Formats: sequence, C-alpha cells, structure tokens
Amino acid sequence: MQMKRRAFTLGLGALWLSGCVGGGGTGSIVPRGPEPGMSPVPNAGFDAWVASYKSRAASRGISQSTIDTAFRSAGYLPGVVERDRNQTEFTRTLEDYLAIAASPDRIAKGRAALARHRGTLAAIEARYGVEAEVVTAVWGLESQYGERRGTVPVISALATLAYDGRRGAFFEQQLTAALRILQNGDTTPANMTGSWAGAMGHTQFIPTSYLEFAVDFTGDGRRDIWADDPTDALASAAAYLSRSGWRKGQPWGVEVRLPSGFNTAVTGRGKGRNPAEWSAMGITTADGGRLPNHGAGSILIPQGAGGPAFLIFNNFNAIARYNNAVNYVIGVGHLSDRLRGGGPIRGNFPPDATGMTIADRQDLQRRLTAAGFDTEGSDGVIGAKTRAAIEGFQRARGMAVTGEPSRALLQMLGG
Ligand SMILES: [Ca+2]
Repeated sequence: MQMKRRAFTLGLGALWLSGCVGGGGTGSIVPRGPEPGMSPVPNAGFDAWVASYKSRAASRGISQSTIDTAFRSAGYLPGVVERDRNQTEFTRTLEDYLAIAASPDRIAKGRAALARHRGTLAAIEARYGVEAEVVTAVWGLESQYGERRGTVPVISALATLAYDGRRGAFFEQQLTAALRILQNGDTTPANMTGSWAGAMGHTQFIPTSYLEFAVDFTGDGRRDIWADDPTDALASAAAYLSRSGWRKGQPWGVEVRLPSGFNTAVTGRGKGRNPAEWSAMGITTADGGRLPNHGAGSILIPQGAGGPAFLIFNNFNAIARYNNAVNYVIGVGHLSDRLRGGGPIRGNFPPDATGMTIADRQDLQRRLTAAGFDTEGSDGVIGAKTRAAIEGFQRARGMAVTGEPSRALLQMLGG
C-alpha cells in the first residue's frame, strides 16, 4: 500500500505541477493534445522488452486479444522518461500550496461544480457517507474538476517506465493492472489516458488503486473514470475515502490558536490527545472558542509555531490514504471547508526567506506586470513565470540577472 501511495502521489504531483503550479500565474489551462515527447517513437530495446512482457502478461491471465489490442498503437514515450528523470524533490510551503489549492478560482469553480452535480453528489453522499464538498475538493485537487485528466496514453507510459527500469517492477505491476482494466471492458486503449506516470482520469487513480476502489455508479456496467461525465469517478473517490475510514459528519481538522510559549514538542502527526487535554494546555479554536470533540487528535504546525496551527482528527488520515502529503491533506480539507462556505485560514504565515509576506509577493507580481514583465497573475507564489519576469526586469535595467525576488526589487519597482 505504501508503494502504491507513493507512486500515486508522484503521478498527481506531476500532473498538478505541469498544470497550475508552473509559475506565478493563477493557472493557465494546459491545451489538450499530445505534449512534446508523448507520442511513440521507434525503440528496438523497448520492442524487445514488450515482446517478453507479453508472455508474462499472458501467464498472469491477460487474454491474447487484450494484449494485441492494447499494444497495437502503444510505443516508447521519450517524454515520460524525461519527466521521470527530471523530478525535483521540493516541497512547497503550506502557504504557497494553499494559495494554489484553494485559490479564488478553484473555490469558484468548485462551488459551480457542486451546484452542477448536486443530485449526483447527494446520491454519492447517501451511498458512501462522504460529504459532497469533500468529494468535490478531491476532484478539484486531482484534476481541476476534470479539466486536467491527463492526455498521455497510459499503456505506452507504463510500458515505457517498466522498460526503463528505474522502478521497473512497480510499473510492470501497474501495466498488468491496466491491461486487466481493458480486459474487463471498462474503457478502450484510446480512452485510457492519464498523467505521464499513469494516474488516470478525474480522480487520478493508478491502475491498482482503480482495480481496488473504482465503482460503477451510473449502472452501465463500466467503471468509467475517464469520461466527460464524472459520475463514476466521483463515486470512486468517495468509495476510496469510505474504505479508508471516513466518518461522515466529522471535520478533517480545525484551525486552532496556540497559547504563547506553547511547547511545540507535543505537536506532530500521531501524537494524539483528547480535546480536553489540549484545552487544558490553553488551545482554542482560531476564533477563541472551545475545541470540538471528535476523539483524540494531533496538533500540526506545518510552518512552525509562528504559522497557522491545526487540530486534526480521524478524517485527516482517511484523506492521507489518498495522498500522504500533509499539504495535500490540508489542501483537500481546507478547500472542502471553503466550498461549504467557510472562511480563509485565520493564522498568519511567517515571512519567507527573503523577508516578504504573501502580500509583498503579490505586490511584487502586480508591479512587475504593470512594468511590462508579465507574471501571469498575482497569487503570491514565486514560480517559473515570476522568475522569468524578474529576469526580464533585471536584464532591462542592466542588473545582475538572478531571477530571485527580494525586498530591494519590490522597492525599485515601487519608485
Ligand atoms: Ca459507469
């Protein structure tokens, strides 16, 4: 399961990063159609590997016709290997993550999606006991409510990664699971698209997660998480959370306020205490109220004692089964709260390494854009577009070209 979850995260992160988190922009839509390097190219080594894999697939119960159909148009995707090689291991701060995950745009689109699919989501909630806002929030983070389901052909992507071998055994397992999905008749090779790492459809399930959790909610006999109609995908996300221990009517967590001088050694996942104990230490809700009681919970301070604090409950762990990154779980939870009408995070985030707050960084983006160096939005997240804009400004002024934001730069632009 751990292995599964990690690759799952990998797929998500990749899709997500390629889409809305690329730069300082608020999220331009990635055009549909093949990305560079995502169309098959001839590769003799790959062909030889596929030939030997086909007999292994047959020995695992995949029919010859399924194998033939699946591999008829499949091939080696150089772009997949390139993406796998160039993954950068960096973690965004919670502040940056939430600026994107619960951006005004994503909240507005989520509320529209909730209204549009009200009946379906209510039926899903009744069946699986997962609130409509939570299912919608997962959908919003996984594929921007279906806008970014991924266009890479899954059989080719998984076969390329299995052949490439960096994590060959894992991806061969996923490839065989993908063939099993095709054999079941749930979808066709042409419709089976996803991220470069094989995360598929509205909910970005990898094939083994799909086999374990996907459901047919429309009743047509096919578990279709790829179609424009998100019904099966939304029900599948709810089924996943339900089987991960989701408890209806309970929050994932609540934002809290810590007393000054709070001993942060007692914080962290897995260090659960009853709310009464936390209350006795002087912790209140963010607006000073009494802590709700949903059983034992842990205190999280993702950006240290100077940033927002959260009391997390059982449902935090259910979301974590989907993707075990703390920022992701808080992102889903907070977005679901916003979709329900809740307000923004109350606590202040500490300034970044340059001494700037998010308001300063948004200011910097607005001033760069006004000066003719477009950051494509002002979400306060310093990404590739903002860095390019800074470089353009520095070049135009004959300064050293670093692309690095700073207070000095902000003052220069304000003058
Ligand atoms: Ca169906």
